[in-house]
Amino acid sequence: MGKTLIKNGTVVTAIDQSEADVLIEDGKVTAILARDHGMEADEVIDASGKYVMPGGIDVHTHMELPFGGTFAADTFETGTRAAAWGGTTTIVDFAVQTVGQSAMEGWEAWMEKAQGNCAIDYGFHMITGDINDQTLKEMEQLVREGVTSFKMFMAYPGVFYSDDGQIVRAMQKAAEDGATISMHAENGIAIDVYVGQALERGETDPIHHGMVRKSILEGEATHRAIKLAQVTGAQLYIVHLSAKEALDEVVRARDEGLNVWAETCPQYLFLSLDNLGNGFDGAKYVCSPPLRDEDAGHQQRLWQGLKTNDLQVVSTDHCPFCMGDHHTFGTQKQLGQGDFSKIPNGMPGVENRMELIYNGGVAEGRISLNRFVEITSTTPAKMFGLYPKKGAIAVGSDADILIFDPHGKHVISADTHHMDVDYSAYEGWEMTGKVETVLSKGKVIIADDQYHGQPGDGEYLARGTSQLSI
Ligand code: DUC
Ligand code: ZN
Ligand code: ZN
Repeated sequence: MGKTLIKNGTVVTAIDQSEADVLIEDGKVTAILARDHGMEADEVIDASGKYVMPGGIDVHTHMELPFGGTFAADTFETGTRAAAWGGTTTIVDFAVQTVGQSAMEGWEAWMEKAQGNCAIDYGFHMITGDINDQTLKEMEQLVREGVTSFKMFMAYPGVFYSDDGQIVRAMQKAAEDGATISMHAENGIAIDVYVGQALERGETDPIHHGMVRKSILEGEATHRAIKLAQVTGAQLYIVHLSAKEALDEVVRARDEGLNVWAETCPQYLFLSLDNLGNGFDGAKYVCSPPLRDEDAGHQQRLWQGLKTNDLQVVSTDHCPFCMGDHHTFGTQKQLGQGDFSKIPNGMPGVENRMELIYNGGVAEGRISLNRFVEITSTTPAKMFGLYPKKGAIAVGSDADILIFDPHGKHVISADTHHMDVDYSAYEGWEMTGKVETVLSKGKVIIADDQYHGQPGDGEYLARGTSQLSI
C-alpha cells in the first residue's frame, strides 16, 4: 500500500477541529499536515466541505446470536459490511458461553464464526452464562487473549441469567484482573411475574412487552449492580441503559467516584413505547430493555446524560430478526404471534447509528460535533482498551476514517439498507448528514455509493483493559 492523502477536509476529533490534511502509510496515520505542505501521494481523496473523523466504534453488536428460538439475522459478513456502510469501522461483539459449556470454547466458536468474514476489525466481549470455578479461571485466560469485558444478565431467567452470588464471584475475579463487568440490568425475576400475569389476562400483543418490563425494575437492577460492583471493587459498565431511574443510579455512583459507566442506544433516544403499539407490527420494536414511555421524560433525560457525560457511549445492541421468514433461519419475529414473550428480542441498527446520532444530536443542536466523535468512537475505544489504535486521528493510529458530508441527505429504508433484515426501525426517516467515504486501516472500503472491501479485511483485535478507570 502506497501513500494516501485525504486533502482539504476538516479534521474533527473528540477535542478539536482543524483545517488539515491526513497522510496515511501502511494502514496508519503518519502525519496531520497544515495546508500547502507540498506532499505528494499515490492516492488523493478530496474531502472539501467534509468532516474527516475517526471511524465509528460500535461496542455492542450481536451477529448470528442464537436467541429466542432463532439466530440474529446478520452474519459477521453481512453485519460488518452494513456497519461499514454506516461509517462504523470497529465492532465489539458478544461471544457466548452457555450453561454447561466452557467459556474458552464459547470464545473459540465465535472466533471461528468471525474469522475471514468481517469487513472491519472486531473484538469480543464474553457473555458468561455459567459462572463456576472453571469459568472464573477462564476469565483470566480470556483477558490474556484480549477479551477484557464480561457481560452478565440480571434478566432472562433460565437463559443467560446470573444470580447475585454468581455476579459477586465474577466481579471479584474481574476486579482482580482489571477486567470490566458489563451488565444487562433489568430485574428478570420480577419481570417474569408481570409477564405471566399479563398473559393470563390475555394481553398478548407486543405493546405488553413494553408494559411489563417496568423502568423501575431497570432502576432497581442498576442500583444492585452498582452496589455489588462497589463491594467487590469491580469496574462496571451498564449496557443499553434506557430508563431515567437507571440513569439516576449511574449519576449517583459516578458522583461518589465509583468506576461506573453506561451506554445508551439510538432506539432509546429516538423511539418510544408508542412504536410497540399498532398490533403485531410492534414486534419490530421488541427489544430489552424495552422502548420507554416518551411522556415520562426518559428520552430527554438520556440526551441530557449524553451532554453531561453521565452517559459516555452510544452503541446499537444490533440484534436483528426478520418480520417475515429469514432466508436461512426461517421464522423469527412471528414466533411471538399470540404471545409477546416469545418474540425474539432485538432490533437492527448497526448501519444507522452514526447518521442517526449526527442528525438527531449535532444537526438538531443537542450535542456538539466533538461530543459526537467522543460518544461514537473515542470513548468506546478507551472504555474497551482500543485507544489510540482506534478512536483517534493521530500519528500512529490505525487509519480507520470516516469522511462525512454534513449537508448530505440520506433517507433510511429497508429497500436500500445493507443489513440482512427485512425492515427498518427508522423507515422513511430523512437524515441530514451522510456517510460518504470510509477507510479501514487505510483501505477505502466505501466510496461513490459502492462497497470496495471484501470479507476478511477485518481482523481480530486483542483488547487491553479499560483506559477510563479512575
Ligand atoms: N436485548 C435484546 O434486545 N436483544 C439481545 C439481547 C438483549 O439483551
Ligand atoms: Zn442485554
Ligand atoms: Zn445486547
